Amino acid sequence: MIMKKLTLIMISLVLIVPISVFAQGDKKKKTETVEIQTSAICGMCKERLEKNLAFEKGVKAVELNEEIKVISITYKKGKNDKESLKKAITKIGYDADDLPANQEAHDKLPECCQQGNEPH
Ligand SMILES: [Cu+2]
Repeated sequence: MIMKKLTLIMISLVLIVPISVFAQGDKKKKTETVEIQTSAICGMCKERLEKNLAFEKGVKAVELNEEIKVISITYKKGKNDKESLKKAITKIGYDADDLPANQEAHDKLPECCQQGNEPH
């Protein structure tokens, strides 16, 4: 009788444990999305930022909201982080939150995309 009970417990453990592990793994988000304030001015800036950032490690999706100049970047969890993405943006020539644009990269941008210009 006891053996039978033990066997039953063993069997249910073997069945339940993998299921709960699987369910947990499924619930965990595999991607992360961050929003970063940039100094983009126009559609060209948007295209430039989106194209370049798409090549950063683990990046799945990039979308710049031109109106508020906020870029949202979705990347594979653990493959990238906000600080690295901010640095990548500054290397393209734009401000990223508190980080100022890389001056050299900024000066290479088409004149219409440089800071101080009106959004157009
Ligand atoms: Cu521009």
